[in-house]
Amino acid sequence: MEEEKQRSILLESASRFPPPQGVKLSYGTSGFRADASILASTVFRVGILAALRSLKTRSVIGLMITASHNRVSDNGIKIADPHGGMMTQEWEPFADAIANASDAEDLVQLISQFVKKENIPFGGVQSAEILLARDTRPSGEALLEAAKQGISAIIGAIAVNMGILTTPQLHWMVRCRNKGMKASECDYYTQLSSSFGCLMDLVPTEMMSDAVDVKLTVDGANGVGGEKLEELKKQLKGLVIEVKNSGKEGEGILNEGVGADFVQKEKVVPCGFGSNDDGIRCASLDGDADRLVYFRVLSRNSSSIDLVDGDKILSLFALFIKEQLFILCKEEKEENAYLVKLGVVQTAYANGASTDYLKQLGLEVVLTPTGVKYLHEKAAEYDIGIYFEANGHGTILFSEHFCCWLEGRNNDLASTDEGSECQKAALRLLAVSKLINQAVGDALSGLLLVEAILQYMGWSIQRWSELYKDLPSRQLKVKVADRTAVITANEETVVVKPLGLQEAINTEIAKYPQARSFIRPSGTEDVIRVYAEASTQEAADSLAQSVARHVDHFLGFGSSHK
Ligand code: G16
Repeated sequence: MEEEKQRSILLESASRFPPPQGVKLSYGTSGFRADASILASTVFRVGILAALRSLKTRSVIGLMITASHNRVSDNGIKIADPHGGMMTQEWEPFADAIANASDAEDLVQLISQFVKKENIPFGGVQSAEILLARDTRPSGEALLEAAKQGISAIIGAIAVNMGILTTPQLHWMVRCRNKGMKASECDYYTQLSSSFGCLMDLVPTEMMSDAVDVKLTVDGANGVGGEKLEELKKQLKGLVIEVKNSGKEGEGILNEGVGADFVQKEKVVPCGFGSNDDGIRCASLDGDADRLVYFRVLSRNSSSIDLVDGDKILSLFALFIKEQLFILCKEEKEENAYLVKLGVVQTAYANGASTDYLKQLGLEVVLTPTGVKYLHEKAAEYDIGIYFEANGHGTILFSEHFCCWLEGRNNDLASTDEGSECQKAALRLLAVSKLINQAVGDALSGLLLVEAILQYMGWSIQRWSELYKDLPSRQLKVKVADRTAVITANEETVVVKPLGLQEAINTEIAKYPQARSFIRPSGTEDVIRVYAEASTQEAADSLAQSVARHVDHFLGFGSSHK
């Protein structure tokens, strides 16, 4: 009876959201993304999926409406699982299936089959709760309404509108709610500012050097991150932040000539930055503030920058964590020693020089395909797993087991060796585990950790940038008729299909010393991405162009590379 009622509610509400004709949607690198005008039905259906996920896991689930670094007219939807990370990959085929169901009948049938297969308590026997948020895109409000209707189409499911948030804020809230911890936006700022304060208090006095300017200038990508950073900075001591491209009326368009994706790919200053910023420490967020890169404007007469990308943020974090672990463990008696498993996760986009540097530090480095869902999963296998994509997406994961051990060690030291270097290292690591977002990469928390470490090291941005010299690289994108025709293997470093394309790429690579190149279909845009690295910028540019021409030849309609 209840099931019948549930079926008819689903049928009735789904008929109000007909799917777009002739479009095939795919869950992609990070949820569904497309032009906002065609997304209402997808978002409605993902609302249903989130409610089912909440029923299945008996936990709070998150739904974020954003297209992150994509242009303002696009939008998208990402799902946060109970632990705050991306939705389990096991449900992605179901997400694809319901997004592409041809009509309400087809959709309800797919749902009924899935609910039976997964043994989901259906028809009002249990409640479900979904936290909803959106970025600042104009299409967000209407799409959020569609998501709410999808959630309400499942009996017992409640949608809680958290308003405008950064993606990492929503993921953080979902994680905290499910752990029974404080989870409001205000709690988020308090946790970040207090753990940052703790790290700053632990900066050795001799390191309080003039080399580290207290001022940081941040490009907010004209998105939600700028507004939230303004909020956060009210609670910070020891750091002066100026936010440009904050998204205020008339300041500019979201992600257009601004933001972490633009700065990292184009390697030029974002709009609003110029000669006055010459030499100072600058950072750039993306449209939903889950990516962070740093840069320094190079000269008064040009738009060129010294880019400090995700790889260098990763290297800085790895160096700091390794040093604290060394201080913490060096005096430990052998019988008590705990061998901390520290690992680093990158993708094929990582600059070769960064991987060499991390290996020289003696760290274990592993590669995964692009997408935080892959990196996060791998990093969670360590006591401390540090993951970053070159594009600035990443975080540091601390295992529960390691955190318990660390708390215990700190308590012991507090009673036997209070104020020692060893205890300070324990306190620093505990503060990092609270500052850095444990759910997902977060530009705001990452930025505070970078700032605290630079203070600790007494380093300017230039000194940081000199950790190693990046190999020159180039990224291009090629529009093709069907990007799904490209199949890759070995963490996206080898093209398996179309046949012959990898051989053509290999022939190009062999023409340049120290060269490397790969291609992959984007998971967020309708393009094939090309990456090339070589010993000179000219060689990297020329290699990228020739590989792009092969992509065009094999798959394209003879189009442009950008
Ligand atoms: C998303 C993922 C990132 C990934 C990026 C790649 O970023 O969250 O992990 O690096 O997509 O995009 P593509 O597949 O187009 O190369 P975001 O910031 O857009 O959510």
